[in-house]
Amino acid sequence: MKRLLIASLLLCQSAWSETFIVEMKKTLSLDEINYGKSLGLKIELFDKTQTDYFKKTYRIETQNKDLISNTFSVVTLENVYRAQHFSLEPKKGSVFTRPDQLFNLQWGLQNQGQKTRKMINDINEEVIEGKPNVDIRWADAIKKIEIGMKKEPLVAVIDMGIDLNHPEIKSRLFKNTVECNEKGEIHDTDEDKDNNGFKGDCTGWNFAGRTMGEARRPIDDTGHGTHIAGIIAAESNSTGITGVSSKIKILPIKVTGAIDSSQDRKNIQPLTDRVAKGIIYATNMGADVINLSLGWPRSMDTKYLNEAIGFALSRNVIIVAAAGNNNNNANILPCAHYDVICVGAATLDGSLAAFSNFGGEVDVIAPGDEIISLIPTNIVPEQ
Ligand SMILES: [Ca+2]
Ligand SMILES: [Ca+2]
Repeated sequence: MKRLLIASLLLCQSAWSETFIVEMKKTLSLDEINYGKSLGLKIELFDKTQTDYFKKTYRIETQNKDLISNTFSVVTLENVYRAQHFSLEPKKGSVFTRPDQLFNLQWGLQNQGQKTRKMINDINEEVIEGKPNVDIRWADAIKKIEIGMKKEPLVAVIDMGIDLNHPEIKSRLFKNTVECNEKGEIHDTDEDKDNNGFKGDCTGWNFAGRTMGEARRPIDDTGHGTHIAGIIAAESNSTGITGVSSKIKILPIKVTGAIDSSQDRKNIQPLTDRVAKGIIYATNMGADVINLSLGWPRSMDTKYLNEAIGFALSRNVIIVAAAGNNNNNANILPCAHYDVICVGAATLDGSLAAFSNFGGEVDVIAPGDEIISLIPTNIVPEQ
């Protein structure tokens, strides 16, 4: 049984990072960019999105930070940050006592007084009994909500990738059909048919990819993103679980994963850079909702992350973020952002989950402990 894993990203400034995000007073001319390059600066526009901020903001790599402000008229110059991630794992021996259909285990949708048993040490177990109606009142509401839908909502899962072939989620994935092959599948191509800067972005993007082949395949290598996607949109059929709605389409955007626990992370862009790009990409692809089950401490906040969030909000994208798993009232971003819906975790008896953050920044407490969901088909579940 999996607890709803909410990855907390411990961000730390990289010892090897020499990348900066630089907001200029105005958009640079080609001559100015070439002059910068002649001085040894590796410089490129951060993103082609034409907001007032992003059209004059550049990513610059250099060994000499001072060279940037000595060469250009700079408004803000910010670091990027690398990351280590950790996530809470379910306790071994944690089981539900109802062995019947899996929907009966989905207390977050319909709490029927399910029980969980957790071994709290080698001898003792803790039994938590659910309270009927401690749920999201899904059974009463979902049909009315679905009837009122004018379109299939697009939810961007900015996370650790998704099992793109999982039978419960495969049909619910968003397809940017112009970038897919004739079978509607991801293929390797040098063409960017929709001219959005991403070649062959058929089903989302992997900003943590080391190669173009990896970049256009936002595949889950930890289980976290598939778990999240299943809760939102797993198929309503005779097998497995049901998502909140199988009318939702999922846009997989991978910004982290196993690579951030490996030495290979040196070979990809720093994490805050990837998260910002993921938010902008989701917005430009028309996401209605962005789900961010990740966060960073306020001390690591940057203007470019705030601008990316601001860009999404300006397009009326709803951003939902995890309050974090630190069991305190720490200010975790983007959760603490005023316009982001910040969600803490409740357990099935209605109490705050032991790991959940709390405090004034938390807007909503939702089912978030002992949540059953999908596991990538190539990952063997824990016992
Ligand atoms: Ca494209
Ligand atoms: Ca199902």
